[in-house]
Amino acid sequence: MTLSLDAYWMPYTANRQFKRDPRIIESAEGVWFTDAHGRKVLDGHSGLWTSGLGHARPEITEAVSQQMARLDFCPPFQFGHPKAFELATKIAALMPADLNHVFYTNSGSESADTSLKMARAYWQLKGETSKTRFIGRQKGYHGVNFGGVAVGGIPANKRLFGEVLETDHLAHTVLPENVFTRGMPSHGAHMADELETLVQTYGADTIAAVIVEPMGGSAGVLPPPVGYLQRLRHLCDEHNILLIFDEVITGFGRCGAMTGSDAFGVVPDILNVAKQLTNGAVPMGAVIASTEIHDTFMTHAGPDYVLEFAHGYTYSAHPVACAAGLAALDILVEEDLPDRVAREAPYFEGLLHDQLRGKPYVSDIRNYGFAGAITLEAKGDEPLRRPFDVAMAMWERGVLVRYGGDTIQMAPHFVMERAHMDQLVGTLADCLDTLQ
Ligand code: PXG
Ligand code: PLP
Repeated sequence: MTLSLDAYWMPYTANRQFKRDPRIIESAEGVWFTDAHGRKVLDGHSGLWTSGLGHARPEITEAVSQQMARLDFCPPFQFGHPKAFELATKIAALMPADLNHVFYTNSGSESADTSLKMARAYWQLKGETSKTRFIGRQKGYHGVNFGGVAVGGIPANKRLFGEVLETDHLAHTVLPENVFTRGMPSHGAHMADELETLVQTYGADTIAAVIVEPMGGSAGVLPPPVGYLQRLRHLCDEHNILLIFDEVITGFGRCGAMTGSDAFGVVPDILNVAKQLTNGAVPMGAVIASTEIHDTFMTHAGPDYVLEFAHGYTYSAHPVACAAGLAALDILVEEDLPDRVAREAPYFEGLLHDQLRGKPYVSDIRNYGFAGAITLEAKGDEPLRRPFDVAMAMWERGVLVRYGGDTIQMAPHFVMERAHMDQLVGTLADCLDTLQ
């Protein structure tokens, strides 16, 4: 049977190129994909930062099929099912400090927009009605819905869509003096002081929240400079501004700790997750709020039959997603995988820097935990060309990596063996040698 490719308008995909030269994946197991030609392809990106436990974990498959047969759907508005509460309790136990209240979404983009609405409503309920502005950061990625795009800082994702929120952006922290840094850069904590300038410009009484990824992901793995997040937290406290961490990539193990918050030692007021929550097996995200934020909603809503937060999705707390989440978090904890990431991260870091530095056109290498990226110099006026060429050459050689902007990104599965990391980075090194 030949596949008809026309009807499917693919997301974040160069559709014309793809349909000329399709890369169809038919099955997955462990760290491997199998493509339509029956070729084994090493998954060098944990799916899309989603599947750190490895693909097709039987525990998750089993939990999902049992749940599907028992309760395929439960209306999430005004009704609940046991697993939604069990999973929320489990998530809350894994979160830092008093981030104890879990609002379910179905994706990272929905988590972003939910967190922004939560922050605005919080200030409205507190009577601070002028606090509506959001501060994002250049190179930030908070998904593709209108709020997330507004606070996001990747120009290509914003250009055609207009502005719907009052926002401003902190500068990004990719500084020339930090190139080829292993792990967290030592320069750049002062970049957080820009918040002070923005406060002077707009007034703290107009700013609802700052939203950042503790470690930038989509823009090509941007670990925070030492001390940067601490300074941001301090300034937010000083000016009564909420701090939202978008942990859609860093949540649940990627940084060698349960959260980016744990890895970098800074606690936000609101923490967004998705992706790894179900190991990517079923769409699900969540926004986890502090007790103060949650309780503010609970105490300001009037009689107890009145909604506290007029927000939610048809598929919030979907029973099948909850079953997947419970199984996935059990594995993550039982196998102690955030710890394994922390233990093995130096090996991955060594490979990246030892094998890739000095290769043609490599202008930077960045890494933290099981996340690594290289930046490639533009080919003439085409900054996107070389990452595309490299990723295609790697696919030819049976290795999947993510390419985006002027970067190549790698995200080993938390369970990945060293031999597979050798293959991943070794293949990248070979492909860089063939670059024009
Ligand atoms: N916030 C962050 C920090 C993310 O990384 C989202 C929100 C949006 O999540 P959804 O589930 O709506 O896609 C993300 C998603 C890449 C890449 O190339 C990363 C993401 C998505 C697509 C590509 O690294 N992250
Ligand atoms: N559009 C219409 C017409 C709807 O009825 C609904 C939900 O009932 C939505 C959008 C929102 O869909 P979801 O809750 O899946 O985000």
